[in-house]
Amino acid sequence: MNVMRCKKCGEKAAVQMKQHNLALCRGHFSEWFMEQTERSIHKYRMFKMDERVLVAVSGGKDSLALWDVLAKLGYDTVGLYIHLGIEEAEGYSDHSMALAQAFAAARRLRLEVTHVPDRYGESIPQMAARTARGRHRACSVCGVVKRHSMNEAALRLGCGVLATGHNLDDEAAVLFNNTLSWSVDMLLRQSPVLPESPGFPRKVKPLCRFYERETAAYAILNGIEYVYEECPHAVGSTSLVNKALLNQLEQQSPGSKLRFYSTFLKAKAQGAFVSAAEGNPEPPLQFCPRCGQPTTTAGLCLFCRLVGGHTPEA
Ligand code: Q46
Ligand code: ZN
Ligand code: ZN
Repeated sequence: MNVMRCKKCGEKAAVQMKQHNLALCRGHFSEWFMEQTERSIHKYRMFKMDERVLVAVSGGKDSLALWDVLAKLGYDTVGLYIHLGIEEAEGYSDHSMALAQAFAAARRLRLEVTHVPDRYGESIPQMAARTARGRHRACSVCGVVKRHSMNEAALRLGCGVLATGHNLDDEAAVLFNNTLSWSVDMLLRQSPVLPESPGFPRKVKPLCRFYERETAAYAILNGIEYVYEECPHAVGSTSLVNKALLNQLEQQSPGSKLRFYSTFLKAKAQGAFVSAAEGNPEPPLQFCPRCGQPTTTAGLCLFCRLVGGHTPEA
């Protein structure tokens, strides 16, 4: 059997990327991964060296790989772990927090923790049981709480930029979902970089062009210990179903996911969805009278309605 060789040095290859027709050894793969991340940061004008970046870390491979790369590239970063109070799967939140803390301690990086049950008096599953309906009710309240917590931490810690570890598989699955319903609003908002607006940091996804298997390879090759399991509430989610479908497509035709996503970004840059959005302008932003964060609804924002009297930000 032919041994795959690194395209740069001829050593045994550790990772093969069919979509780029490229195979690389351990060292050259990590080098390539860092260069490509830097390239995306520049290409999409995500942030500069003098900006402080809040990196949202979940304890998973993507967000820890992202933090590792940004720190090695010399960016000024602070990590944020949001403890959701998920006790299923043998203490999922405690376990993933411990991994994020160990990662930060080993690299002497600053990690902030927002502990949702301590701070707001309820875990995500408890909030969901009290308020939400539907199959993935934990996820619907989780989205609201995470968004609020990330904005709040960015403001408090003086970070104008919020970076998340979304990879190409995540972005392609969201794009697929938005395309199935031709949701123009969502398609317009889906981007590697969302500009800042009053009360909101700029939101960036520097790993958006990497396949999930590449971020996993980076994490493993760089000795990053991460939580392998998905959040127990993700089971059966639309996103996982879409990912499985796109994986089938990718197997038949390597590079499909990257083509799907990058041609979408190109079409959008050429104004593909602009006229559709013109007749349907976004509602003006207002500010929540309790927490001060921007909201599109009059009165309390979604988050403040959800946590009710528990918020210490009142
Ligand atoms: S963490 Fe939260 Fe996800 Fe868990 S409860 Fe759902 S949304 S699945 S990314
Ligand atoms: Zn090599
Ligand atoms: Zn509010």
